[in-house]
Amino acid sequence: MTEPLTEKLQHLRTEAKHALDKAADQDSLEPWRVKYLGRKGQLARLIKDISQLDAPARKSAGQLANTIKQELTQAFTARAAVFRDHHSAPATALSGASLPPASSVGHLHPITLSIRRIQHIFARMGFIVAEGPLVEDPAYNFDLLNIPLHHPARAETDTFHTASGSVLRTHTSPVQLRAVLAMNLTPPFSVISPGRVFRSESTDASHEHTFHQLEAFMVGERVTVADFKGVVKKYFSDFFEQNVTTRLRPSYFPFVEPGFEVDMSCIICQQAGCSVCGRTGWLEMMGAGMVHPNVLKNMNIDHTRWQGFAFGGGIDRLAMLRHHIDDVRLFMSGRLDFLNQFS
Ligand code: FA5
Repeated sequence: MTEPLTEKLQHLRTEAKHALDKAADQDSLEPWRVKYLGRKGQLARLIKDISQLDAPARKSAGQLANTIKQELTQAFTARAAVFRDHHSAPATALSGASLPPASSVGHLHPITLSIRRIQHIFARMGFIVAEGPLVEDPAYNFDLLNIPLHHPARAETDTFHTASGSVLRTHTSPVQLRAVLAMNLTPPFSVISPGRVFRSESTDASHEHTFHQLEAFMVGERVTVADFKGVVKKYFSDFFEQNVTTRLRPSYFPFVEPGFEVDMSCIICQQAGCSVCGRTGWLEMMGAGMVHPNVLKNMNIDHTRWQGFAFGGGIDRLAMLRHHIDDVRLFMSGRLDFLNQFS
């Protein structure tokens, strides 16, 4: 009972926010309020069902419903303020009543929307954005990142090679070096790099050959794992518009030391256990660690003075969670029935 109800609440949250984003004018706000927040609205109906749950489930579902109510109320107030503050010219003044109606207008891809959202979050924390080439020199993709020749990531099965000896980058980590060496950055600095990456592997609902990662790295004299934890918590909490907790597990990546995997508390079930998190209450989100001294040396940075963290995580995975998408392959499918839901 808990799982369907918390999932229904999450769906309601996503749907209501989406509908509010699409509200074209002041007049469409009141019907939205009645539909979602009204006394007989959708949220009120779900809240009624909470009383039928057993005590522990009732508590977590109740907390979730309260959070959603607050979020939707705040979002509604903010949207109303936008319409109040920006009185746009009446559309008829510009449109010309005799013109035929516009057919369909294009819109941004859900991954582009997610990348913009991420860039805003990190810009507020003082990060700059760097870009790197998609067709990469193996030196940047592997060698300078301390990835030795025998590492599995260099195997033919994972990497697309070009006839001229380049590779399609398998991750966004090469931008760490590109940013420092090509942009002549000197520490302290904080950089993100969102972008497309490619892996020659078989695809399924959670694996694509072409997907998107976010790389972030911060170098300074006193940057520690505590800074990393703070940045990541802020990133996920802002992205999903709810408070999340994170945990680190030891892991190995040749370009960091120590390295870890980062898990986030499941935002679908609020850690009650559901199919998305495999009933563990946690979701695996990214690889991370403290930048390896060899990588700092390759950046011509004095590793005895400067240190920092780096992380790389899938953007598609984030967008899937935010929009309740169950197959990563939909993003690259070009299917309009899927894409038009984000217009
Ligand atoms: C890396 O790519 C490391 N460069 C991350 C890193 C950066 C570690 C900086 C330490 C410091 P990994 O191979 O685990 O790590 O991929 C990172 C994320 O990309 C995964 O957590 C997952 O979200 C996403 N991902 C990996 N493979 C795929 C795939 N085939 N399809 C969709 N997403 C994928």
